[in-house]
Amino acid sequence: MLQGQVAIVTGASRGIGLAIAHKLAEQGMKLVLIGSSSDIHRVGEQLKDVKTFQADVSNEQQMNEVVEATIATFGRIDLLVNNAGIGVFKPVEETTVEEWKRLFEVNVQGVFIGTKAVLPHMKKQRSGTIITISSDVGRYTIVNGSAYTATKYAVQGFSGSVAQEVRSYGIRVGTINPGMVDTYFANSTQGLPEKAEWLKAEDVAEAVVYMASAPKHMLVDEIVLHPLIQTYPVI
Ligand code: NJP
Repeated sequence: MLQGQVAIVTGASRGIGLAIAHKLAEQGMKLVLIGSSSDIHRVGEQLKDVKTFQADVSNEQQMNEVVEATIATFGRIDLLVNNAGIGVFKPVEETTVEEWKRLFEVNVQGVFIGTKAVLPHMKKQRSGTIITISSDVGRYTIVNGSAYTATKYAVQGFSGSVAQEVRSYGIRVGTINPGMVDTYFANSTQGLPEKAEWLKAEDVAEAVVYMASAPKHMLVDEIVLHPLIQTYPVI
């Protein structure tokens, strides 16, 4: 069903975004992959029907250029996966204003900019799916996660509101909210030892395929994935 369709995936150089890129390629999708460092170009060498762009999701001009290049190359956009995200996990008093601002720039403004850039094309097509990789802490809270949690609550509200705004155009908007996933992000920022119990990046990628290939009359607006064995407290 996704065969031949066109997807943009942000933050695809490693972790969840890389797994999503491989899973969508297996489905026969044409891919545009974005990362903020030149690492993204290495991914392009592993896959076919793929274009890679070094761009910062929080930069509107760069993202608009990627979207225009996608249309010029592939002629349409069927799926946007807003996956790029960063984390800062520390007590609120130790969190700097610079860290707070950068988290909101990447995790929230990046989702807004990407969504805004693809919508005119999806509206013209009268179809499309926009999926944001949010988090279980977009619904619950964790200790030492105040700034990160605030960004994920923000994208839940954003996505829910945009979903209502564009559903009459045949466009579906939703979030996938995973718990801990065994990636660089989790290792580098939290360092918890119980990795074996965590979700795998491929689990999130499977959820993306499910959401994007749901029947056209159906909106799957949220998928929550929990590790069966919960090794960290979520309230
Ligand atoms: O993260 P990581 P994950 N513009 O660090 C790129 C959410 N999540 O895969 O730019 C463009 O391995 C970066 O590449 P580079 C999480 O909040 C995770 O774990 O070259 N791209 C890399 O490709 C996030 O939204 C867990 O450094 C930018 C990618 O993004 C999503 O899942 C749990 C960028 C990050 O790869 C992916 O996380 C959860 C920018 N400004 C939610 N900044 C978890 N792992 O436990 C970074 O609930 N990138």
